[in-house]
Amino acid sequence: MPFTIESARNIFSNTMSADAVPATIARFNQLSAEDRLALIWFAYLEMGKSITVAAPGAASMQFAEPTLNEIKKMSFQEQSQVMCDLANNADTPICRTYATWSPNIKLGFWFQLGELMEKGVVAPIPKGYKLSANANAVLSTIQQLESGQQITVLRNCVVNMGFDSDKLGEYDRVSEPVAPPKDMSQRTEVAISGVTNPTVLKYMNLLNANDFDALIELFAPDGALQPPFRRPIVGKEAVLRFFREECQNLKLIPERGVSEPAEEGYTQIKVTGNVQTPWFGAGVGMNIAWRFLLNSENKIFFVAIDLLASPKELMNFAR
Ligand code: ECH
Ligand code: GLY
Ligand code: GLY
Ligand code: GLY
Repeated sequence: MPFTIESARNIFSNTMSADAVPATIARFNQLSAEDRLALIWFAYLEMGKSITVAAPGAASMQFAEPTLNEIKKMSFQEQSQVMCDLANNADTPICRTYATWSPNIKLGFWFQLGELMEKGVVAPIPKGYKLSANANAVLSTIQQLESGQQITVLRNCVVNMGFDSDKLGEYDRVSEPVAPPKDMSQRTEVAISGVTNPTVLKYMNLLNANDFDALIELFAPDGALQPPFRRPIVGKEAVLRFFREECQNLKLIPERGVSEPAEEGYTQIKVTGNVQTPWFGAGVGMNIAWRFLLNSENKIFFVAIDLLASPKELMNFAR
């Protein structure tokens, strides 16, 4: 085999991903729990002036509801404690429940808490809360990021709260039900300037159609997918689970790409374009690169999805 997953990660190594995202998260993680919660509150309010987040669907909220009801019954002080516990990755029953949830359920939970905080039903961030100097600096960094990078930072902060799921032992993962794939009559087809490879085109079209069972058949058995700022997810079973848990209703709008032969009959293809999440729809376009490595049977051995550093990167096809 000419490539390993590790070596595949380096194809099109000139691709500049948004390093500001992990750098900002690292600084955020140094702050106190109170500062982190208040900072997210201020960042979220500020973002709300220019972009609109869609309310989570009932199907995803049902899982967080018992926990939200429990929190509603608490005193303000107890509620603030729950939020700090979540931010501190504490070992409490609520933090353990939170750890079993998929990213969308975690986001829906906080979306709901945010509404309740705004209404004064759940303990708000105290009116005159003063961020520390460091927290203020992180907030202003976030404010200067492009919106796709801002929502990636926020999503990451929410995903990393709660008890560490690696320490849970055996547990049942909780995620939204998987809706059936789009009806054939509702499907659309992408066109990618410079790329005609059928596997890549099918990848985009099947993901847009939420047709995960067909999509996974484009992968080699030992194939891998690397989401932005994450380690590769390896093997068809794990990749399919990721699609079902985290990839419903995305909109992929690839624009252009290059395709070229690699060693031993492999093909490397880089595509750039835009991606929308159901949370923000067309309100936030993320600038994305897909770096595919296909084997000699045109199956996906590796694909990396990168959040790009700037719109300029959409035109960068250097190796
Ligand atoms: C309040 C204060 C207290 C603390 C907290 C609060 C609430 C915060 C809330 C935040 C909500 C944030 C949201 C963020 C959503 C971000 C979504 C993103 C999605 C990116 C998806 C991408 C997909 C790429 C992919 C492609 C593929 O080809 C393969 C699959 C995949 C304020 C109360 C916490 C409510 C809603 C960034 C890039 C293209 C890899 C998925
Ligand atoms: N509101 C978007 C979602 O639930 O994914
Ligand atoms: N933003 C990273 C992901 O959706 O996996
Ligand atoms: N990664 C899917 C979403 O958050 O929309």
